[in-house]
Amino acid sequence: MCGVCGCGDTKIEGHDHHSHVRHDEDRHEHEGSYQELNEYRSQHKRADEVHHHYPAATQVIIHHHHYYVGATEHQAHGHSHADQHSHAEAHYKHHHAHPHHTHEESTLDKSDNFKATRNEKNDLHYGGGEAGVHVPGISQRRLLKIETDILDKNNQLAKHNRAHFKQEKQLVLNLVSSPGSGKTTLLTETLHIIQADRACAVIEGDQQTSNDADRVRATGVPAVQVNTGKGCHLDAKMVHDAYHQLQLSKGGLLFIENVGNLVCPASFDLGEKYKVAILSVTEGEDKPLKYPNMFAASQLMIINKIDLLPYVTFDVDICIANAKKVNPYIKVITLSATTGEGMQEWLDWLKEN
Ligand SMILES: Nc1nc2c(ncn2[C@@H]2O[C@H](COP(=O)(O)OP(=O)(O)OP(=O)(O)O)[C@@H](O)[C@H]2O)c(=O)[nH]1
Ligand SMILES: [Zn+2]
Ligand SMILES: [Zn+2]
Ligand SMILES: [Zn+2]
Repeated sequence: MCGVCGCGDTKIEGHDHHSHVRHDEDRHEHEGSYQELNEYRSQHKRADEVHHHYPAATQVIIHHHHYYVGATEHQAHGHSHADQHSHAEAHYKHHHAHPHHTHEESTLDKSDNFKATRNEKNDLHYGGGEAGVHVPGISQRRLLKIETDILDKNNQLAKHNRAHFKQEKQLVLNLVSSPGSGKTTLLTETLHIIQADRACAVIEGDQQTSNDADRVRATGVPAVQVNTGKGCHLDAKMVHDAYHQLQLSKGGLLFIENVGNLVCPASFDLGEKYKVAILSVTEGEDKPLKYPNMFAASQLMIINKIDLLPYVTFDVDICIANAKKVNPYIKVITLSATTGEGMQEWLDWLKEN
């Protein structure tokens, strides 16, 4: 079940009591890093603080996540929440400015009688509540708490992953997209070219099958398949387990291919340096506007399958403009994984990073 989208049919309350961090604690083998995680946990840091080292573009998504928390707190204190504020600073200070404030006691929680908002065309919008998501029978406040808890635990583990990656000098990229945009094809084509120069490895995320890991292993590059079952995204714990299984040499390049899903992977920090969003020209140039969180969280957008441009209605410039609307910092590379057109720019980008 995904705490962000509420999808899946596992009991949502059950998931809330299920701690990935504890599982990790039981089995963890790395003294130093474990201690770091423990110290970190004891400081009781919040999810929003974990993200401060991220480039500005990524903060947009956390801003989205925190916006609703912030909005509630701010409304309770009778002032509005500026949209373009300096995020790290503002929330940190805010946190300390109202140390005794408890969310539970707020009398402003109207979420139990949550109703979709309607526009002039009578369209229904279910994202207007505090949680930005609707799950029948669960209040907005409860949803918000669940999402915050899940992301908080995930973010602690992402931080732990990041410590591993830093120590072992791994460049880690999280490839995100809808199903079939060409992630695995781009990966295998890339690996064929660069594996001679640089140690590479891949963590493959899919709900079922080892198809993608098999495709990667066929190039000679080590890969671990992570099947998520009903899960709609990889989380930091899965990546941690797969990472240790891979036993990479220092200074390598680790690609994580996330589950094909333009929604949920946006919210889960895996400890990667960058998210790379892959969009193919058959999907439509409006995708960055329809699924803004994903493009806001990504530092690079690859527009793939440009060999098909003569056959589809897709305006590359409009697509880029749409992506920049949700993320002015996003870099864009257009290419075809199958013909190789534009691949050099991607390879150069990899080298620079
Ligand atoms: N024409 C064209 N087809 C491509 C290109 N890249 C990938 N494809 C095709 O698109 C289909 C899906 O490619 P995959 O690489 O499996 O896509 P994916 O994103 O890994 O898919 P999931 O793992 O299921 O999310 C395959 O039939 C590929 O051959 C491209 O640049 N041009
Ligand atoms: Zn989901
Ligand atoms: Zn570890
Ligand atoms: Zn794939």
